[in-house]
Amino acid sequence: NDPVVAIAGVTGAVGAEFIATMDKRAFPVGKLKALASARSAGKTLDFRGRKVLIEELSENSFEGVDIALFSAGGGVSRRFSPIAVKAGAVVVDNSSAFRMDPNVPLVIPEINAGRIAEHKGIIAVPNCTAITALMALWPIHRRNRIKRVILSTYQSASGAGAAAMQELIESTRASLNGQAYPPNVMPHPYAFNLFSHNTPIDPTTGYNEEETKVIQETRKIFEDDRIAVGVTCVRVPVLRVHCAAITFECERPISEGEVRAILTNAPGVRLVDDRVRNYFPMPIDASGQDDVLVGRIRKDLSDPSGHSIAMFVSADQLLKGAALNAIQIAELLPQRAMA
Ligand code: 11C
Repeated sequence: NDPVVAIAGVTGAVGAEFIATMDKRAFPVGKLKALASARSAGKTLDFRGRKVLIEELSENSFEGVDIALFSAGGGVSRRFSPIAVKAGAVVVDNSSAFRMDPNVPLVIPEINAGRIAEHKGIIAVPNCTAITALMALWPIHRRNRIKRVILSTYQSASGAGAAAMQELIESTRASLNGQAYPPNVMPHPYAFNLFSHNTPIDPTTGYNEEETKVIQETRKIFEDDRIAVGVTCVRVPVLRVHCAAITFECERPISEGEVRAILTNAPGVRLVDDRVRNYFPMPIDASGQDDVLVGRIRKDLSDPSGHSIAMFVSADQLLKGAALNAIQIAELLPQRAMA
């Protein structure tokens, strides 16, 4: 009676991590439906010792499916999620298509797992930058409300998909060989460079879509419309881990010792905060790891009132920022409990 699981976008960077994460966590799967675009249809992938045929995602893909994991972009989610729900599946959607829909729970299980039960067929996985920052901020916020947070991100290629990861590798190789490499996936040269996040900018606010998502999703997940969020998102030439420098101001005074104590016991968070060795969260350590790494915890000296702390976080964008968070949600679905 294990659930039939469909993955839409199985050949993408997150799709591969859905499968790896299900294996790592021994997620029960009665049958896997591997769905992708026409380009990949007919190929196979290995799943638990068997070859699974990759099928083209279509309106008929979801008959008999219990859980549908989507990570194929907002357009695909918008088109096919309602079809999957109609066929009886629960959709866990990694895209931004439904996140701000009031009928769709936006879930980081360590923060608001209770919202899963309210779903009407679709549960949204938050933006990976939001997950990375909020995992470290929530344990503090629930004890001493955060009034204001300012974050600057260092986002990896994986957030823009497998093709962007490939572009980073190939353009770095070309650059080292003294060859030209015209950007193809990214809007600017990627090797030995960084640039403002590659999403469209709202002409009125000047904020790009990634930044706007972080602001809106923070308020929805924290259920706090008053939290002030200032954010600057930047793409850096790292393969698969997002980082953020975060400064936050609490309602009551807070010390770095308190923050350290709170985060030491926070689920899904690991302190990496060694001043003696100048050792703090780094992509090379967060890569392939489930935990969000947090360090550089220190008083924000620009706020002499003692209400503000600065810190630095790193998390694997493909895992906690996407596939792991989705599988954690799927683990909490009643279908699985009944299986
Ligand atoms: C990036 N965070 O790094 C984005 C990718 O809202 O699901 C995920 C976009 C989203 O570019």
